[in-house]
Amino acid sequence: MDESQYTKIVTVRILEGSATQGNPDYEPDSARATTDALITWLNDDTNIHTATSGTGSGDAESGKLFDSGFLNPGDKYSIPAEEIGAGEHAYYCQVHPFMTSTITIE
Ligand SMILES: [Cu+2]
Repeated sequence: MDESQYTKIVTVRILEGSATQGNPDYEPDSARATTDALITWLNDDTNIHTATSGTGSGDAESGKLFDSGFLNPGDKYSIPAEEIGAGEHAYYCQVHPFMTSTITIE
């Protein structure tokens, strides 16, 4: 991923402690980005996480818009907002399904 061509980068951090249910996880919890932005998820935790589109593993559309795969501590995953497309999109962590959030592309 060549990030240098993007002047707008929206970063969503996966906070330390996210693996414990009830803790804050994705920050910001409801991220917003314009279609010309690059969206990056950064794993700041000490556990493995994913950012996977959909509402959960039972969602037939799970992972169709984007899926980071397993992010080790310190890893990041980026995707252009235009590839995700406009709208409010739910996503979750495949390892910890209680970690849910939204990304809105406008
Ligand atoms: Cu997780």
